[in-house]
Amino acid sequence: MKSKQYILGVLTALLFASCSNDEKVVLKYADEGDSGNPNPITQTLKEKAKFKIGAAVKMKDLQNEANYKNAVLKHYNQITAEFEMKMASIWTSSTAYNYTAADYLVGFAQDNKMEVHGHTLVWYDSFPEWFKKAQYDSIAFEAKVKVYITDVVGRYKGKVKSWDVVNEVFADGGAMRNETVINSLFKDPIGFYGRCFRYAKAADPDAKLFYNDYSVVLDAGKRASIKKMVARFKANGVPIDGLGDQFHYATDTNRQTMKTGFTDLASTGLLIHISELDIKVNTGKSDSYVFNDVENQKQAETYKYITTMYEELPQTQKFAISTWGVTDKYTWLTSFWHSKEYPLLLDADYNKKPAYQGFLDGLK
Ligand code: 9MR
Repeated sequence: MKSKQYILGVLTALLFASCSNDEKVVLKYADEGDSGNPNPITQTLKEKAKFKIGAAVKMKDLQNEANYKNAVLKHYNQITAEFEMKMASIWTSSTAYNYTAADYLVGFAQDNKMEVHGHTLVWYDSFPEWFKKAQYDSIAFEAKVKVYITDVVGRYKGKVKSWDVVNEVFADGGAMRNETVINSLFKDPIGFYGRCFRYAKAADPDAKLFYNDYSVVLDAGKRASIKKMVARFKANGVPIDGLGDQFHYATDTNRQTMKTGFTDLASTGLLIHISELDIKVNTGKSDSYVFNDVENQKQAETYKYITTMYEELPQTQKFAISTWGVTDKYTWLTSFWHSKEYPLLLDADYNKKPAYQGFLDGLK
């Protein structure tokens, strides 16, 4: 099976080599350990990159699957909890926290000299049910959030390097989202979010503090709202260090739009985090989709385009590129997107995909 893949890979590489395209990636599959592989990928992401390379992980996969754990240790030097450090996971009642998974993940990172990116302190989609039902007024609501931020950031002071303090507050196009309780409680939601950054800073002055959202480099309206918020934060001394664009994109995402938006985002001068990178291939959501060499090639080139673009940032603005998951076996997209998907850098057997080589090729 593998050797057939390699032959097809070489043929496809030759085919594509005849076109002139900067993003060309020679198709390579799998690891140096695979004897049928004439053209192995020998470097790992973390070995080559001069900034952190992260992955969203889950405690149960680290605990239950040695291959998963080994892949995280081999390729990555930063982790983000895919859900276990969100408010709904930690804040189990008005008087109780459950830190079991968060402690495990932070301990895992410390044991293995990895950084932790904390995700996320304030996200409308992760307010616990008890909190939503409590019907606090704005004063009581903010007091509770302040205690939460102070406790959680304080607990991991010096251990969690960076936090997404606020996540996804703008709708597509750039208006404030209307499904969040914060909009009905606060006349000035941005003022509230700014204070959340101050609470986090007070709890750990050395942590890097981020605003995180999706489609930022594609959606000019959303980006304009984010830049306006950043300008206001800077004018008022709100301690924001960086911006995360999630990068849940696809092989057919318009690259020029991506680059224009990325340059515009970088004009803030803040740290830039590609925070939840994955690249969809089955954009038609077809049940008969086959992830063949041509599709692998497109994905590899998209990854290369993104890492090349990231490397063009001023050195001082590079922070990390974090993929949203470790292996195609466990991508969130399979359940959320309802289609066959293969968006990550390692296949379901933890082999490096051509996408992995594409990612590497873009790194300096
Ligand atoms: O991938 C995450 C999934 O496992 C969780 O069930 C879900 C709710 O906590 O969140 C997903 O991650 C989201 C991230 O926190 C914010 N950006 C969008 C991500 C995908 O939905």
